[in-house]
Amino acid sequence: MRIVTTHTNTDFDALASMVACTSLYPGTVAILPSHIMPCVKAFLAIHQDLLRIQPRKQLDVDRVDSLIVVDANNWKRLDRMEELAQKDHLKIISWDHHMEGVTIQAGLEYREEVGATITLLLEEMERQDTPFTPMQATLFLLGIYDDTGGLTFTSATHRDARMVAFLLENGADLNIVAAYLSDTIDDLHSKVFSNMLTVARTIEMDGLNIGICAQPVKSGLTMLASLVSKYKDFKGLDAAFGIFITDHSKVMVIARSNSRGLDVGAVVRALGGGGHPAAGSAVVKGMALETVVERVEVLIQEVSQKDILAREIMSAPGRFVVDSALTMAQAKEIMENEKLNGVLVCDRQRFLGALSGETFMKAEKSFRMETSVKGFMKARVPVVTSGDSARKAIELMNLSDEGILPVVEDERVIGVLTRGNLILHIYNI
Ligand SMILES: [Mn+2]
Repeated sequence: MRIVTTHTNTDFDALASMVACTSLYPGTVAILPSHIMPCVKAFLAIHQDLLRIQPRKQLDVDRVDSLIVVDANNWKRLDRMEELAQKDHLKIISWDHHMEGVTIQAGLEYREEVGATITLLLEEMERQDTPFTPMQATLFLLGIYDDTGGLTFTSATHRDARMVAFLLENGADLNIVAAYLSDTIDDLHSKVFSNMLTVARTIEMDGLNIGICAQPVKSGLTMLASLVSKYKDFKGLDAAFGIFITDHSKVMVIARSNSRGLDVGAVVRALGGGGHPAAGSAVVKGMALETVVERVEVLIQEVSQKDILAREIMSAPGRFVVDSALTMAQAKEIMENEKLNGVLVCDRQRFLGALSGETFMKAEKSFRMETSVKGFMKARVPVVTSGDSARKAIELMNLSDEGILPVVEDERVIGVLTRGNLILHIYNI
């Protein structure tokens, strides 16, 4: 008898992977561990009959001669299967995305670092053209979304995203996915959130209040990022770090900051993650929770000390500036030749104002293109000084119609910040 089973406290990825194996390996009996996640239980309450799975307590281990293990790699995580570990000649196949802590030695091993185990199985099903129903597609999608936070965790890969597309093409129902994911996480989330409020500590640095909270969470728990955001707002913090260790001994660092706060993107990038000044995350492997917390604290110090300044990332002003003596028609020609969305008006180098593409349209409509640029320019536009931080510039760019921020010193334009400059900075290119 061949069985497929998975870890206790079964989540959607584990269940989906078991079900996929019953299709890929016909005749295989799926054995469901006794303890399953509440959200999975709610799903099974409706769908169980369609899935051909048996509870662990009905299994006679003596009859098993072939075992498939999905989404787990350790005998201890299975539901009373140690007996099988002693068996000679037991054929074992393993499908999993956990790279560490392997104690189940499989003859055939499909272990790759993707966001969800079901992704690996789906790729195989796609190759073999294995049929599945829309209901199964929905379960498979729950598996990917559950483990990757709807593809937002940094553990998600392009392969998971491809399989999401494949499932949507094949009838997966997002309404059902949303119902089971959102319904079920509320209890767990309020627990995590109240933990955040009690275990967190706040450090003060350069007038900024930065909250750090570290705690273990169930793997596959979605929406942690929005909890970190809520925690930041709730406590009125300038920046907040949620540091979570999952069952898989991965530490997830999720950071949020308001615009005048810390450049949290720089902190998580130093941990191997990614993000921009106001939001970012990283997954750290092989490090204890406390070590990651200490590392984050050191990085916060370092980052807050070396704010990137406007003058370090600005461009030369030349092509963005038109002389105040020009007409609208002349300025428009320059703007078009330079392919800009707006230009700055200067009297020699002295900054007077700015003209956006929209202003030129207005001038054209009212047949006033031969008027001086001074008659149309907007004098009150956002401006940065060379000592302002890139963070402030990113905030001000939201207010700029021209997409250019003049860098002004002693009333003179000494440089400009374009959206391009800021993008290069944010993505650290
Ligand atoms: Mn998984």
